[in-house]
Amino acid sequence: MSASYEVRGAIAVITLNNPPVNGLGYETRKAVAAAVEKAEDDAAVKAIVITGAGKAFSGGADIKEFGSPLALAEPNLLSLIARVEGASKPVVAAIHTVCMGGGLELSLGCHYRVVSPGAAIALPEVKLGILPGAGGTQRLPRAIGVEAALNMIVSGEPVKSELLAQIPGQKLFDRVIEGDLIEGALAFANEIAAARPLPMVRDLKCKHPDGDAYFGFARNTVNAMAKNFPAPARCVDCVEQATKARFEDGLKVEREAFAALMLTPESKALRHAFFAERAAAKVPGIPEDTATREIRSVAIIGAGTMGGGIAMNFLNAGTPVVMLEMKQEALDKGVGIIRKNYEAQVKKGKLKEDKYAERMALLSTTLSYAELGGADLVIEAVFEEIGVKRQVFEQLDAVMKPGAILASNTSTLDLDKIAAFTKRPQDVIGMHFFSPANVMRLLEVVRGAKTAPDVLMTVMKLGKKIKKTCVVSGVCDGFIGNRMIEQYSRQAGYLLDEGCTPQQVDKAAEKFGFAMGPFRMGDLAGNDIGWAIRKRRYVEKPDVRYSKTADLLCELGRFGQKTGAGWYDYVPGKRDAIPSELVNDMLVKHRADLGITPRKIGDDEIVHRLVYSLVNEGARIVEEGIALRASDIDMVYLTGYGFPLWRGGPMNYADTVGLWNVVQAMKKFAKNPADDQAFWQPAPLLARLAAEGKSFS
Ligand code: T1G
Repeated sequence: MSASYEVRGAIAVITLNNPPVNGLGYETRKAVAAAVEKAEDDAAVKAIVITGAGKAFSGGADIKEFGSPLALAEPNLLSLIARVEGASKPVVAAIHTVCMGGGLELSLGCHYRVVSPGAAIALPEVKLGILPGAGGTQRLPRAIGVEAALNMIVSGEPVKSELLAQIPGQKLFDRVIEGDLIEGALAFANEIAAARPLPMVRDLKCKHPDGDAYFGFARNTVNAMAKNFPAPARCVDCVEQATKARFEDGLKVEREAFAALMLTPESKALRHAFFAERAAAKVPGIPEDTATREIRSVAIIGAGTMGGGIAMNFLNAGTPVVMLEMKQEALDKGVGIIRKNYEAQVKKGKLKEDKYAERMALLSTTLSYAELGGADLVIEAVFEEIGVKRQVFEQLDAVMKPGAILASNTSTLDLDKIAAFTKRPQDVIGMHFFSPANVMRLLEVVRGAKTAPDVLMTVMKLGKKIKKTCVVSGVCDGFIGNRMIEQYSRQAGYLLDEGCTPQQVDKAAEKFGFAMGPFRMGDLAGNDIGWAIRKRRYVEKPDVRYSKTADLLCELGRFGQKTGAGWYDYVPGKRDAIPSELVNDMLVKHRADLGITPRKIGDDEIVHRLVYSLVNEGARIVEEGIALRASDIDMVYLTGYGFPLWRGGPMNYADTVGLWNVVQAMKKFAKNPADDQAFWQPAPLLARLAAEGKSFS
């Protein structure tokens, strides 16, 4: 049952009931259509109210139906809306909490709309790479005006109901109901039951005083801001039609645009990312309603760049933080960094002064472990060396209250070893933030062999509270993201050995859509970080071959922007990466020393070796159980490594290319003696899926 029906006095009340967000799936659409007919056939019914059960009026069309025949099964959303709009009795939408996408379009097909204050009203389809496909681009401009409607449709962002109700001349909401919504809607319905003709949004005028100039400007703006996403420009086209064409003609343009966008790889990628983000929060074997520990205060060990950034996440969420360092000047420096970050936000108008003060008031510092005992969670963010971690965790084990969660921000060390430094390994977990920790959305939640389920779920829930995308990782060297970036970096090095310049590799990667190519990224993060890790690897894994180019660069002290030179040269005070003659000469000499004749390497080979190295390592990580699912790998890369959103992540991209084609390319790479031929053996999971004509998702 996905819509209930009851008659209250002379009013029929139809309640959408398709948890969790009353998605307008086929069963729900059918039930609503039947209920409207029932109300029309009942002479005692004078008007109809449609509302939603639970936490939403409606979150829109049922995205889970996309791509299946159900999405178009009649009554499809357009037909249902036409049925409601054509009803012989007045239909009143009673809107609360969330009214989005097709849910808002359904309400626009009603004759009247009453709404609770605080409801989130949106047409977020553009965030899925599509556009409102059930009349939203034609009715919303008629209801709230062209510019307000276009802003909502192109941004996809929710607007609070009371703000929309204040738009002069708006016809979206007939009444804002402060008290009980249903009671208010029933009273309203009784008031208008006899009113005729029944008002229809589609009959409202829709004009823009300076349409050509406005839509021209709007088109240029979206084309500049969303150059890899086709949907926003089509939104502009459809809203323009609302001001120029007859309603039915505008609807036709919208329908065609919607159908075309639905098939684009960009929309498939965005829909994949939508579900991937939600899937990442689920841990098989641990019930979603597992009781979690309350985190009222957080302690952070280490006030460096990471410690300070981590602290800000909690201060932003209103959670008190105590930060510990070994020396006062380190504490003062750390607090200074936090202040500087907030002051920059205040200066840009992104943070109000009073909020800044509020957050700083939540921060305290100490030089003594003894003062940390009361914290519910402690996060260690000290130097990445196992001996230092040991000292810290032995002290934490001694002072933290029973039940406190002990987390390490380690990015490469063995979390199980760290847990073994304590007598409470079940309370130890990894919280791997990505620098800058107060900005990057990714949080790798590293589950140790002994980490208790409730500890894991507590951190997953806490991560959502501090607006992170949490991805569970098992324990291995580099967890998920850094283990994969290791292969990506090795490929980048080999490409230099074989004849590429750093700028050629970066340009190809950035043309593919990476926020930054591997060498610009190295210069930004600091080439010495990779250098330290490789030195450790040379000892631990002597059989893993790396290009020597990165070491040669570091031996010249060229660590990147922080030393004013790296793979690129830099003008002091500027960040522009300038191709370096010195580095080029270094590479020429290096190839000669290796006896390699440089060859011309095309962008396709560069991109495929970089991206498929992520895919192959990602497949291994999934089949080893380090990652719970392939879409988690995508979430890591989309939120932590600048992978282009419109490609949906490395695993989704491989699905788009076709796994069989990916394996064919890898077979070619495996024949290249200058490459790591063993690495290009397809991971068993990848080989199997490719052979069976399947995909990761
Ligand atoms: N369809 C199906 N499932 C949905 C859904 C939807 N529209 N929205 C959410 N879910 C699922 C979600 O996958 C998760 O499932 C659960 O609900 C809770 O979601 C013609 C075609 C509504 C603001 O884009 O923005 O209408 O993981 O964790 O934080 O023009 O969900 O529990 O199995 O996000 O409270 C347009 C998308 C559709 C809205 C609630 N609508 N959803 O946020 O919960 S296209 C959207 C959201 C359309 C028409 C077109 C949010 C939310 P699970 P959640 P939340």
